[in-house]
Amino acid sequence: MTSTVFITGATSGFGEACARRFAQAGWSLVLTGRRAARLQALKDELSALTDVHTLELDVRDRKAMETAIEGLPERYAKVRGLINNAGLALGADPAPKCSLDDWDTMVDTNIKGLMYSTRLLLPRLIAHGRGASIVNLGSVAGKWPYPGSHVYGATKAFVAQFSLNLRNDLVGTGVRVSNIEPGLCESEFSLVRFGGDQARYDATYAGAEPIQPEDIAETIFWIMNQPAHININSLELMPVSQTWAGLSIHRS
Ligand code: NDP
Ligand code: 8X3
Repeated sequence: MTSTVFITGATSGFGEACARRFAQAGWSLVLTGRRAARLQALKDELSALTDVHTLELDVRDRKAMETAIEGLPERYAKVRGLINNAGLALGADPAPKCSLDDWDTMVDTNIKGLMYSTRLLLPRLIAHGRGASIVNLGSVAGKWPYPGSHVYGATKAFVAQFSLNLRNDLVGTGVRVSNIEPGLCESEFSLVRFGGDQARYDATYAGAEPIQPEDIAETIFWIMNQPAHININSLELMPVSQTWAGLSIHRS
């Protein structure tokens, strides 16, 4: 029986690249996102390679998540891989200038959405057992502080700790849990973060040779295809151009 991977946020960036990578290897796909037209286009493209099931879903909507996952066709009853990828940053202003609505959106998406997909899919992953994997999209921002990261970075710190804690609770089931923590990667992430400002998007990546979504997809594919007795607990990756800025001192 072919393996099935469930990808949240498959309409762009890492999620879309993962869909292509796993389809090439013959995995069946369950793809989610809010943008129906993009989901349909990806389904049209990848159905030539494998079985594709799409779910037009907002991960923040717990009821919709429950209904969609409970209603998954029998064909997808056992899930071998869950890629908890849907997420976003909004803004990079200092905390006193931020909108609480943006903070709510980041918490609801990056924390609560990830909680929902994980909890709802755990029975299917456990039914698969040995060799099943959850890969969570954390970030360097969950580990290293930087100005303007505030709630975004804090949501990714949640992802890191939740991943470790899940490992404990899943011992004996064969289900593995990994947190990957990428640094600068080129995707629509920065367009979303900067409200569609193309100039800020361009400036973010200019001259930096950022990681590409296909690089992340390859990394996730590698993690999920490790021998069944190996768990990659966490994996931090940055472009070679990215390092740390050092501690700063404000002087009066
Ligand atoms: P993109 O903006 O390209 O993709 C984000 C995906 O998440 C889209 O498919 C989007 O789909 C989906 N999404 C966002 N909000 C929701 C929601 N409420 N419900 C359902 N889907 C949602 O960004 P990336 O691919 O770069 O980011 C993917 C993940 O990787 C995120 O969690 C991000 O925090 C993390 N990350 C990104 C890094 C980067 O530098 N790019 C570095 C480290 C981590 P749609 O809009 O159709 O719903
Ligand atoms: C995205 C990476 O450095 O923009 O999670 O926070 S960063």
